[in-house]
Amino acid sequence: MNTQDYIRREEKYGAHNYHPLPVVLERGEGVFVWDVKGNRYFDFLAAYSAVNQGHCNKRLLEVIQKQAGTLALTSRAFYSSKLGEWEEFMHKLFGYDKMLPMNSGAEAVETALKLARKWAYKVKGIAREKAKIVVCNGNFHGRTITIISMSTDPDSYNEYGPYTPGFVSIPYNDVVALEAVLCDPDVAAFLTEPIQAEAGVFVPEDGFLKAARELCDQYNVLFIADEIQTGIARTGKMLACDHEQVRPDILILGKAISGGMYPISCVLTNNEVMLTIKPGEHGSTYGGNPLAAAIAMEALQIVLDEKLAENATLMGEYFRSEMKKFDSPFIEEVRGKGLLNAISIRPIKGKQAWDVCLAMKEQGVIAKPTHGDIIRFTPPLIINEAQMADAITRIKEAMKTFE
Ligand code: IF1
Repeated sequence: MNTQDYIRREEKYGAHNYHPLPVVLERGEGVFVWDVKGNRYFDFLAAYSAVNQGHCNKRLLEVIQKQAGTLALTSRAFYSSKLGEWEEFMHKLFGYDKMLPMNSGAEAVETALKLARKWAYKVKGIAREKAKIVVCNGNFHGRTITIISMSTDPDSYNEYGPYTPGFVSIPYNDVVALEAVLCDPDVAAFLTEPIQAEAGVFVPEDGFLKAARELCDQYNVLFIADEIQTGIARTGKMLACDHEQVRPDILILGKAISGGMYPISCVLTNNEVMLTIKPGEHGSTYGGNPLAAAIAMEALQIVLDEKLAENATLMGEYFRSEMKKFDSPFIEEVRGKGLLNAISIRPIKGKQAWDVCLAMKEQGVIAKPTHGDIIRFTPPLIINEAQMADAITRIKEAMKTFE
């Protein structure tokens, strides 16, 4: 089978809810992936930041093999010897009283929303059915009906109604707009991404998170951070909120807490919030299974042992400074933090971000355009300086091919 055969088969038998770059991947190792023809690529998407620890990480593989051969799934009808170990690990690493494990990011976001509403009724004293949750325009928190009810992106919400009520959306990075809604006593929580990734890697002004945190304190509103993408060292700190020493009341993690090996997500919060949900009121068949517990602990330990946050800072600064120096008519702006970066592309001679990505693929670097003319650059955090230098040369070559 050639590349086109693989693509045609997916198109024939698979749903058409994606428009992938025409490359068929077969194998991965570290920062690299190989296609079915044996071509090697720098993976500058890293599965939307899930593969921070690098493809097929050896330490993760060992842990998976061992745990999968010992006990993989018990359900939560019984205790397991691994779940408590993982919960304690998360308590020590992130400092929250308790953890609630789920699988996908969207499920963890749903869990956080349910916790916020329970807290609103049981603790804050908001009248039943009245709780509001404040979100930001341009947000991306997942694909469930409730989550797309908070979305301002027509591609995400169009023709999926009726929608879940109870959300108020304000401009991102706007403290004045935030205060104007938080003073409503029916507001239970403010949910935000510390950096809006899907919207195009929008880094808020320094101080936004801190100001939002203070406003939430002032109005007795829960501050919920969706760090599914920004967390686990991606932006140069274990959490993006750490840049401003902000501690969310509810922290949502996903993606890289499994190193890309398995869908694992979780919600961390203190007793006052977590214990509002009682047995039988929320759960998941796979959430917190022994295999997930073993993988998550190892994936996080790798981030600490290999100092991936520090590396993300260094490699991110290197990437941005090289791309800012590069004089290409395509480059409108280079922005980001750590290794969560984007270049906004100025369309030239009908060539757009998609065409630049195709050209980059020819040069051996794969990345994906997001909304309009933005290309996101999020390689695995294990990338070293020589690899980054090589990749940057290739990205520049790709942009030059249109001149
Ligand atoms: C897709 C983007 C990334 C997320 C945040 C929750 C979720 C995500 C901050 C849901 C998921 C993904 C899903 C992916 C595209 C993607 C994405 F381009 F849309 F923005 F990563 F940049 N919160 N993000 O970023 O997590 O349920 O998917 O596990 O293909 O839709 P999930």
